[in-house]
Amino acid sequence: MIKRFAGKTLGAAALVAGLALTSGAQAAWKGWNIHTPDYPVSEAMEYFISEVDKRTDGRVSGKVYHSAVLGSQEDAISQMQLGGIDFAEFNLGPLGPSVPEVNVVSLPFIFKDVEHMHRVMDGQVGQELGDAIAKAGIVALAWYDSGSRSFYTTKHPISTPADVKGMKFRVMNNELYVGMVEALGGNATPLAYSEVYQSLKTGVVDGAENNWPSYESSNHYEVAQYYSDTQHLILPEVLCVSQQAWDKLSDADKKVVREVAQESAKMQRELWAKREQKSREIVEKAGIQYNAIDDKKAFQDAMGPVYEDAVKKNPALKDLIDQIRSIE
Ligand code: BDP
Repeated sequence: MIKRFAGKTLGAAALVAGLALTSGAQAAWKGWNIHTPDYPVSEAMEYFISEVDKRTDGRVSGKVYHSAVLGSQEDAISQMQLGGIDFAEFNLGPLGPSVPEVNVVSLPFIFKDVEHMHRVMDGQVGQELGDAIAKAGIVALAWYDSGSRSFYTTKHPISTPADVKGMKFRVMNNELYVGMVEALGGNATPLAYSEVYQSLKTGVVDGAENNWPSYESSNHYEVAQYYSDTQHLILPEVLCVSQQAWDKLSDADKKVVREVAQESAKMQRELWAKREQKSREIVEKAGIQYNAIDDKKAFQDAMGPVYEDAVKKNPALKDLIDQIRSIE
């Protein structure tokens, strides 16, 4: 592992002596990203790595591999835990299987709105989730935005839970989401993001769920034209570094990396707000059929078993749920 960081300039003495990068040592970080290069996450990651390069005088440089060319999100999470990927931007949904505490954000309708999610993640709960992620070998640097997720289908609009009955949905890799769709009377199957377009097209699934920018940039709107604004999930995302890469940094460089990560998150949140609007315009112009949900409560009320099951599997979620609910 150390070889990757050794380069030509790091002598044997430094290798033996310690892991922190000294002035001559250089780390070339490999960055995983699922999104296309023009996506808000992608632009913020590019900013992050180029600023880190500048402000560490090249001690830390790197490259972002966009469009999941380094593999699925599920694989990338394992890769990062093994140190094969140095930095990445993950959705907290698929992190749930590795970090049970973060499942709290995957509980449908846990956040009142996106602003509430930001307040929660920028406070004590965000801190606790960051600590939990660290135990899994991943250093959380900053929380990114991914708006809210709604259902879309190839068949018909969803207005009430009854409309979900009998339909098969793709969900992200987390059993909690299978339970979420089942609680509405449908079936769900976890699939990699890259497989969703084809699965919708060929009828392997009848629907999926995502935010406006992903619905648009993945072209899912071409094959699933009914977008129903359930907003059942508001999921934070995280810019993170592998523990292995982190441990090799000096304290001063760690500080720089954290600072730049925060700046990149601010940038990402701004880009996000603009992209949400733009993506919505693109898909509406292309002729998708949108419907608002008049009775959101019917969806919320159906989620009782999802909460019960999650707390039963992981009692630590109870306190996190209470904390989130107590934040205005
Ligand atoms: C997008 C997330 C991405 C997920 C994708 C999905 O940004 O991390 O992989 O949804 O549904 O909104 O798989």
